[in-house]
Amino acid sequence: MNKKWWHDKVAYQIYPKSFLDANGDGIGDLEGIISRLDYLKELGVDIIWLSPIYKSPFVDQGYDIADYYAIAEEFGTMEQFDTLLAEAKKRGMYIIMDLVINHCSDKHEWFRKALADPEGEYGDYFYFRPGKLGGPPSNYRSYFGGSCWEKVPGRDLYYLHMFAKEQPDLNWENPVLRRRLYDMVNWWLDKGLAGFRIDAIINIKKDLDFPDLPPDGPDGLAGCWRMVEQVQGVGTFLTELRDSTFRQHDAFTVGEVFNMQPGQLPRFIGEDGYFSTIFDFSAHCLSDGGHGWYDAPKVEFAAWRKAVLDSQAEGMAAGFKANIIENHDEPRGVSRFLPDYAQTPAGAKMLGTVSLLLRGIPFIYQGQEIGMRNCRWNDIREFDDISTRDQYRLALAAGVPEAQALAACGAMSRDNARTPMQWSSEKNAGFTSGTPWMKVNPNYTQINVAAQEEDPDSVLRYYRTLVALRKDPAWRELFTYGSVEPAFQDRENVMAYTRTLGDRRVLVAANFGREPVTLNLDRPIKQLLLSNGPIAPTKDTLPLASCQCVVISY
Ligand code: TEU
Ligand code: CA
Repeated sequence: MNKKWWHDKVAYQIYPKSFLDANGDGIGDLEGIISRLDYLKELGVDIIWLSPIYKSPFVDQGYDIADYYAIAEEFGTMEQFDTLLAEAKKRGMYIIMDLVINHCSDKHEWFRKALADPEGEYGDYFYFRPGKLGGPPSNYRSYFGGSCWEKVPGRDLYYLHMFAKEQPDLNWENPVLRRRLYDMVNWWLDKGLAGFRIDAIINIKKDLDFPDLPPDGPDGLAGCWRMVEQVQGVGTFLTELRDSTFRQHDAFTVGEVFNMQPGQLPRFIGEDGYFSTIFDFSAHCLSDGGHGWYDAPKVEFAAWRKAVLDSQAEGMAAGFKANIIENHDEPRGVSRFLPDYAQTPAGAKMLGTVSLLLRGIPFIYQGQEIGMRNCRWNDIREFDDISTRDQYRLALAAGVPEAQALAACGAMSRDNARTPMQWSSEKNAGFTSGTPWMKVNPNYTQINVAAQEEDPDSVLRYYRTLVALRKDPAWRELFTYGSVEPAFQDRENVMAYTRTLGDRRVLVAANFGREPVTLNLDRPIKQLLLSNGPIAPTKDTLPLASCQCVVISY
């Protein structure tokens, strides 16, 4: 395998709106990010992914872009962005941005021109189709609920949107549009950007016949992702995108890919893949409900362990996956993947350890490094997220009682990850001196950066040690390129695996159970590399208390 510059890196996702507000308007901004680069450096972060900072009406929090060449005023200016690039570079860190090119905003100039003249030049940048039998062209349901087709006022004509109606899908069949997107990507890369996280990219290929599909819900619609799962040809677009842009810059790219067709992984992340890597969502998909969040199953430990380890085996055979516990679309990992008794600092460290030492590129989501949890939500009006509001309606329409619908949203809402970063125990968690745009999690008085800086046993201090271990010159190669083998799978509550490179081997083991366990080793321990609590191993036995994790070489 050819080594690439990103293989041994650790990444961190910033959700700018909720990271740090420097000017007191209640909204996180670029100045705030710049002021915390040293904090990220100290954590051991190499690559910073910024969720969208482009000009946007924020219907979907910036994933609806109105101008690909402009910074949102809320976040700052292009000069500030250039400063961020330069300051990151000074510290040996890389910046990647979100690339949202399946759709844009309905406020984008292209769409405004298209809507004014659907038969004109810009009409071909989008998918306009005549209605069918007095209704929309097909029965597709968008990711945020309701039809994928929005009617053009006064005409029997519709445009396609797989997300909100304010996010019209771009017509990738049009070579002029594709060229304009590639030019834009290269413009950012020429500026010194290290690469991109690529949004919802699997959706760019449509079945141009837009056939009706068997309904999968009481609304008579079929999820538009079913079309994605059937259609052929996305690879042609992705190859062209790569060759016209990323490849020329040796850029790091991480694809957000759900609904991949079976057997395609090597094409996505292999030596000659479309992307450097793609996120591993296999554990997150375990809580996909049959109909929505209201019937989302709880994640069981055994299924979680299997999903993670199976995915590692699959990744190893193809390339590198990007490992996450949470992101801006997901609830907090501590609240989701840990049983009640483990939702503690020890549990947060344990979950972090088994995730960050997997093979692949680890992405830490802001606040994960201090063990942030889901928020307590008392009223549906506290949520901002478009998807949460849709899921609430969906639950009520299915006859779920209000309290239960609220609880389902509370457990699964994307806003759990979007509450402001908890910097200190001061007002608004030190996020803003003004009024925060989104509710602050009331637990900030207990869980915050400032307190954890002072506490040698804190989750934050542990994360620093954990990242440092991964990057320690003595172990870096092993944690980057070493193979992964599941271990102790016969032990009910133990998540364990070995990493092996040449004649060196490391065991990562964690006891997710409520009771202590003792693991018998088939060879003597050489060195204790890390643990989240006092541990007394013998030559070949490893006792683990509840929620204890350990990393040894042996
Ligand atoms: O997400 C794509 C996606 O498929 C998920 O959004 C999923 O449908 C959603 O989280 C359900 O609640 C990406 C971005 O990560 C997300 O924030 C955007 O809303 C979406 O694309 C549209 O750009
Ligand atoms: Ca601000």
